[in-house]
Amino acid sequence: MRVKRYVVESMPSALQKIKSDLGQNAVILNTKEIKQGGFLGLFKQKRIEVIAAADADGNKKEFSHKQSSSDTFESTSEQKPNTISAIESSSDSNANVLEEVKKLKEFILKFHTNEDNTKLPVHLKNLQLHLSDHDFEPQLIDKIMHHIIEQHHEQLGSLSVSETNQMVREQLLKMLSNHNAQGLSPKTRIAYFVGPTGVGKTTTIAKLAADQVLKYNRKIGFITSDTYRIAAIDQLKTYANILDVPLHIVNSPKDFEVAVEKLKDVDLILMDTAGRNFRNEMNVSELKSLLNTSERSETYLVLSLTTKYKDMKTITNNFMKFGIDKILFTKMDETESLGNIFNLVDEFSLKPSYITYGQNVPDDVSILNDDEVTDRILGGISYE
Ligand SMILES: Nc1nc2c(ncn2[C@@H]2O[C@H](COP(=O)(O)OP(=O)(O)OP(=O)(O)O)[C@@H](O)[C@H]2O)c(=O)[nH]1
Ligand SMILES: [Mg+2]
Repeated sequence: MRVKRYVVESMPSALQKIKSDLGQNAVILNTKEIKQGGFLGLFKQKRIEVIAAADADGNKKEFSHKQSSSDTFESTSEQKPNTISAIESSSDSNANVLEEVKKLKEFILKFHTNEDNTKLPVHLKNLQLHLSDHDFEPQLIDKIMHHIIEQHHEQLGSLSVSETNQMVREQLLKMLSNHNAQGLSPKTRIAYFVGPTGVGKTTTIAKLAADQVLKYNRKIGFITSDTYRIAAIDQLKTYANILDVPLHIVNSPKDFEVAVEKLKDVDLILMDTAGRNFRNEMNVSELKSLLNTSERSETYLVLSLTTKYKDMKTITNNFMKFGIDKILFTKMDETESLGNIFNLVDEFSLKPSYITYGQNVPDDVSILNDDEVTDRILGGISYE
């Protein structure tokens, strides 16, 4: 029998290596999380140790959990071996393994952050707490600290508050600049606005319509599929009257095609949709079946910054399956904590575009400004 130990970053890469080394019928005997490397005992990298075995001839090794002294294994009917082929053939069990590893990883990260917290230079420790106050996810804080320590470990102990602050600032700006989206593209013909109830979709559409008319002189048309709320159509109709923009109400993909045809002379169609509980995946797929994303279109997922990250994440995950181009954040004026912008950008690599910060139409909207958002987060730090 051949037994080998692997230290890898993720289970999928382990499975590949084991398969090529030990063959399709190799058995995974044990997996555990370990830490490696790091600096002064801080921020060690998390890895997975996998022990795998196969017969010398590459055959599957039958076993039970009772290992005999002669290093042979007995098979039992209840305990099926974790062969590579078994793991690979079951996407469900793969997903479960990955989910378990992810949970374990999160637990270790939390523990790890608390443990190392006492060893960080005091300014960095304060910034860590500051980011946590802004609802940055613990894993993301750890990642930011990790980058800073990796890049600046030689000077860290002697840095002032403002210098340390500057380093965190650079990390935050870098995250946003990697994923920056602009607003509505001049080439776009239809922009769809989707998202949970009451986040500000209709109000934002009115703000953007005014912006497009006044700044770019574009001819705008509105379509709405929101027939759930009694007052929803009146709300958009009011804005349509004020801005002198045509409005069409649709109930089906067929209606939608007719409306688009009727609006063939406008430069840009802004489509409002009904807010639903999009934590429910069914509601997302139902909505997406109404949208025709084959035209030159953009889909904006509208999320309020007052929403908890856990819920934002579920909603975003559901929408990701059906396609979103950009994120639009609303209600910045109603919260002090902007960490969710970064949590979402980091986890989903999505592009934030507009941000809204009040109820005034058309004023309270602009393209998300990286410096402003970062200043808002780090501005509250005192330079004693
Ligand atoms: N404070 C604040 N309120 C906002 C902002 N944007 C929208 N609102 C308010 O949020 C409320 C809901 O706005 P709507 O535009 O109707 O939201 P919606 O997403 O279209 O709602 P549904 O169609 O019911 O799903 C209204 O009172 C808006 O004035 C914002 O940026 N800040
Ligand atoms: Mg609405």
